[in-house]
Amino acid sequence: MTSLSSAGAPVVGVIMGSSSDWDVMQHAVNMLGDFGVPCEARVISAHRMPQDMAEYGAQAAARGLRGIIAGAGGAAHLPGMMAALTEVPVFGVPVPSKYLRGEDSLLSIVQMPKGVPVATFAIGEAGAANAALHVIANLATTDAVLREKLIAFRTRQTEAARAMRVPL
Ligand code: RP5
Repeated sequence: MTSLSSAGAPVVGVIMGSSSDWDVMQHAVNMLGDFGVPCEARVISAHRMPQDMAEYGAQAAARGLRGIIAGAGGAAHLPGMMAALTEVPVFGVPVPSKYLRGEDSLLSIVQMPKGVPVATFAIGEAGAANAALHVIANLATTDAVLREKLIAFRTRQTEAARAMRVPL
């Protein structure tokens, strides 16, 4: 087993373009918390705080981050720019937008040029939770305790689905 971090330092960064993204992005933070993965959550706007974004990307690897979950809505440039700024894997979450329901966010995040990947997830809460689960699955390849937790999570999920009934 590999220790996730020393002294609880964050291993995963959860960043978002606005505090208005928190309703969605909290599902990533909550999932990481459920698995005991140390994380941090910050607002870093690509358009309103470009210098902060560049600094975060430049320091990410040295700070020990092993994954960055980035959520944004509309012209959602934060995940792609973060992928351009660091070699730490970036997981993109399209946040539902006011006018185009997040389809704009999804296309902004997923259509990256060859060579600068962003692993892109579903629009909204499911995407945020699944981004966290994907980071966890990656960390679990070198962490036996985390792997056991992930297997237990999947088993509980399967049992819950098997217990589902329809009102007939
Ligand atoms: C994006 O613009 C943010 O990620 C957010 O989803 C969207 C709207 O931001 P606010 O106007 O609510 O701050 O940059």
